Parts: sequence; C-alpha cells; structure tokens
Amino acid sequence: MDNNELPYVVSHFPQVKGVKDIKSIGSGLINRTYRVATDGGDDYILQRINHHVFENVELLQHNIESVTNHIRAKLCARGERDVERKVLRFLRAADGKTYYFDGEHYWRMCVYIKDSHTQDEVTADSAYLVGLKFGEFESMLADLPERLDETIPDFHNMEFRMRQLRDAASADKAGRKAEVDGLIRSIENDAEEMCQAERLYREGKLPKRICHCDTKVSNMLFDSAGDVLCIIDLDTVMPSFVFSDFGDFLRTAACTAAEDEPDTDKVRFNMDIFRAFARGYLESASSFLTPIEIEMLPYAVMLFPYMQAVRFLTDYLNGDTYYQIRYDKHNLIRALAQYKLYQETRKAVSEMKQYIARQVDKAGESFRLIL
Ligand code: GN1
Ligand code: MG
Repeated sequence: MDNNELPYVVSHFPQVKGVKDIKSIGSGLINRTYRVATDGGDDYILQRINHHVFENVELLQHNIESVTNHIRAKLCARGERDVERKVLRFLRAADGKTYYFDGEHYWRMCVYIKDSHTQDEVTADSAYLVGLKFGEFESMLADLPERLDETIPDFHNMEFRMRQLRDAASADKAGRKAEVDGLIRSIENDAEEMCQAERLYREGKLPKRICHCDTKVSNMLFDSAGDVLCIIDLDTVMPSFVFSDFGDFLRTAACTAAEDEPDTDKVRFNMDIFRAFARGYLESASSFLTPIEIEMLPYAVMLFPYMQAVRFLTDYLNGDTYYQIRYDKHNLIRALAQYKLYQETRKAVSEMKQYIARQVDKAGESFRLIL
C-alpha cells in the first residue's frame, strides 16, 4: 500500500478530523496497524484487516462490536471510572459500517487510548495483575448474550493444525521437507497426547467458551503506573477452550527469550511468571471454571508452544504464505524456538500441577464449593 493513500482511507471515517500524520506501528504478524495523529482531540488507530486470514470481515467486526459493547456496559454498570481507556471504541465509516472497503482492502479505526503503551515483557509482579485481567476478561464475556462464530474456523484445534502440517509436508511445495524431517518426527511423537482437548470436547467433557485466543503480553495496554488498562487485538475473540488464553499468554510471557530467538539455549520457561500469572488468573476465573478446565491448565501451557511450532513449521513448508517474515528461514527459526519452549514447559508440568493444587486449596471454602 502506498502510504499516500492512507489519508484517503481515513477520510471515510467522518469522526476523524484534522489529520496531522499517519505512522506505521505495532508488531502484529497479520494485520497492518497505523497511528493517526490529529490536530486536537483524540488520536486513532487505523488497521488494514488481512482478509486472507479473516475471510469473513462482517463476522469479524460483528464479534468485536458485540464484545466491546458488552464489556463497556459491564464496566459502566459497576461504576468503573475512565471507561474509555478500558475498552476499545471502534468508529463507523460514512456508510454506518464499522469498516471501510476500498475495493481491495478492508480498513477499520478505533480511538487511540491516551497515555497507554504496550509491553513485550512482564515481571513476576505485573504477571499477577495481568492474570487477574485476563480472567476478568473471560468472566465478563461468560454471559455474552449474542452467539459468536469462529472468525477463523478451527483456530486452536490441534487436530486440524496437525492435518495442516501433514498436508504441507506431503505437498512439500517449497522443497523444504527433507531439511525439517527430524522436527516433524519429534512433533509426531507427541501428537496424540497433544490432541486430547479435541477428544474431550467431542466426549462432552470439556466446554468451549468465549476466549481472546491471542493473549500475548503485547495485546494488552498498560498505563504509566504499570497497571493494565485494556485488552486489545480482539480479532480472534471466539469460542474456544478457556485454557487457551492461559497457555497462549504464558507462551510469550513466561518465555525467557523472544518468540523467534535463534539461540534455543536461551529459551526457557520462567516459573516465577507462571506462578504469579496463575495466581491472578485463578483468582478472577475461579467463579466459572470447571474442575477439568483447572486440571488442564498445565496441559495448555505445553499445548501453545507446541501448536505454534506446528503452525510456524507448516508455514515454512508452504513457502511462507501466512506469517510475515523478515528473513528467509524466519519461520523455521520460530518453529525451533517454540518447540524448545514446548520441551521446557513439559519439564515443568508436575511443578505447575502442585502450584495450582495449592492455590485451589488456599482459596478455601468458596472455591471448593464451586469445584
Ligand atoms: C499471529 O498477528 P499477531 O501477532 O497478533 C497469530 C497468532 C499467533 C501469533 C504468533 C490470526 O498473531 O495466532 O499466535 O501470530 N494470529 C493469527 O506470534 O493467526
Ligand atoms: Mg493477533
């Protein structure tokens, strides 16, 4: 996209006046994000939606609107102050829709939340707070009256992700299979165990609920005091296993290195972050979690680096068609780093279980009644 066209796109959102400057921001791998500064009043976020990934933009925007309206109503009802900084507000285009289609691309805008910033890391102190907020986010959506469909069908379905990997390996479009044979074999060894959630769901033992489905540290806004303001990047808010949000968050937050760290010796699992996050999450999510969901939290911590390794490796085999890459082997490096993290989380399972059991015990009567 030629950046000169961006003001033209913005002009389709009548609320935005006095555009001063539009800058590319953000680190997302799917959409493109810009900050729109104006002469006075609010700044805005402009996003080009990747409609190859989110094929049904109408559904995507419907989900986001339902979720933000529901959260806003809850925050207002409990007398929360500063609500506009605690939930995103999307703008309407001139035709009344929450997006603008320029004939080729889909665009949407929301108000930029003042004095906020994103972080790529959390400390043990902030992880507790972040856990509380993600648990609260899920619990606020537990009684969402509208039905939300999946914006990306089978997004966190491990059986489906394995099928995609196997298909990519047999098609071998980019001629890279031989290079990654060893990694594919290691992944296959644990596939059955890692697909257990789908089986439990089919047996009616595990529910699906509305989840965020992309709970990275960088998908949260913090204020200058380090408090969590608001959860962002709502594209993947959809029905899924509730422990998805728990496992996916720790995938980035409790990892001692970046998602694409080339030196896998640096990739380890930080138990302090796990403990702080789990304590916060259990505190706010205990009101609706079932015993099986709690029991599967350590499994979820393993599942997400495993699934991400499979997804990155699949994209590598397909010739890098899904994730934006910055260099040739980027997806392979990402897959190796995620696989290493998966191995590290596996070593920590019994410690995780013990910690969760202690938290549940400590929470006393009220928690036990729910269990
Ligand atoms: C993608 O674009 P971003 O960074 O928000 C992906 C997530 C992955 C993540 C890996 C729609 O998210 O599922 O976990 O990359 N989102 C989609 O960093 O595929
Ligand atoms: Mg995302």
